[in-house]
Amino acid sequence: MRRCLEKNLEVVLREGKTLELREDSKLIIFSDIHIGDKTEGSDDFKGNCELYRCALEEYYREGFSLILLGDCEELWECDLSRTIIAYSDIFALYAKFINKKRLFRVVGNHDITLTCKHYLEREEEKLRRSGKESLIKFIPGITGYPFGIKLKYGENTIVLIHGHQGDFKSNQLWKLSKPAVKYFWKGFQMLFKVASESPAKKLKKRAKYERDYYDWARRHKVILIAGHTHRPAFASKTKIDRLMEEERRLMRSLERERDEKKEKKLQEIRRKIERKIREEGESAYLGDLPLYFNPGCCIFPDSVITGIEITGDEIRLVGFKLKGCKISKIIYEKGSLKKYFKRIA
Ligand SMILES: [Mn+2]
Repeated sequence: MRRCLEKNLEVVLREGKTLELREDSKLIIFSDIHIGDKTEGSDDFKGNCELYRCALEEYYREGFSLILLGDCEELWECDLSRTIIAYSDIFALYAKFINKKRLFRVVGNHDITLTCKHYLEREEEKLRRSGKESLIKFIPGITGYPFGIKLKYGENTIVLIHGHQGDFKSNQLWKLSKPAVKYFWKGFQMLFKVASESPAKKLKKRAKYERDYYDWARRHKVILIAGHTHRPAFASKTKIDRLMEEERRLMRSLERERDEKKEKKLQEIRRKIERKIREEGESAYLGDLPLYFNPGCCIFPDSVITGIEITGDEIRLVGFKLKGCKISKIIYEKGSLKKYFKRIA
């Protein structure tokens, strides 16, 4: 397992900000929002900004607390001040959550510069010059240990982390300025003949990350919620795992008796599996324990954003989708935290 990830997770367990999860708690966790500055080519968030804004408005009205699990802004490509100006409506909503002390955030690799005091001061100055209010209003206290949050649920613990730790590019190069990262990384790649990661290699790396999260959570008997991979996971299962479970169920049933309807359904499931594997690679097949959850991301190209809701004992994987010009909420999965903790004890 990546040493750096392990070390970071230990620190979250020891020093991470602790939130109490009670029966009346309502949380929504979004990760990897990658808000840019609306510049073509460096803002993958642009197409989903309406969905995200509407989702936030609804959660605000319903009294939810908002947890942003890292890579909230795309600061490798854009400046924070320009990002805040470009999406002032989103940041105004953040300010409302902050006012009610209902916003918490964890730092990821793409917004890690927020831990740098000089960077914040510089961006603050730029915002002031353009007549905007103080940054603090939009960026809640990134003080103490910003890399993770601990949710206490009775005797049990849920650890929330972005999950990039141990990735060389993410961990070592962020201290350089934004253009320097681009040029240094390009030069480094040429000098040491590091190939740009092929899609296949990226997918392999993702599977390894997911396995690391699962193994660590199992050893510590905690539930781990991480982002970074952009692949939603619920109770250690991705969409592919769930489709394959359904495929096996249908096959067993068809062995017992023939059924044309089920036959058709099976074909449909198999097509879906193929398509999903083409899109996001093989499943990591983590195991049956409900240890690892991932809210996914807010930059899917097909106008969907995903997140994880927790209300009291219930945890849900949810999505918001644009249907025509109406936004609909989908609950993909749900389960009881008490039951999950019983299984992993
Ligand atoms: Mn990330």
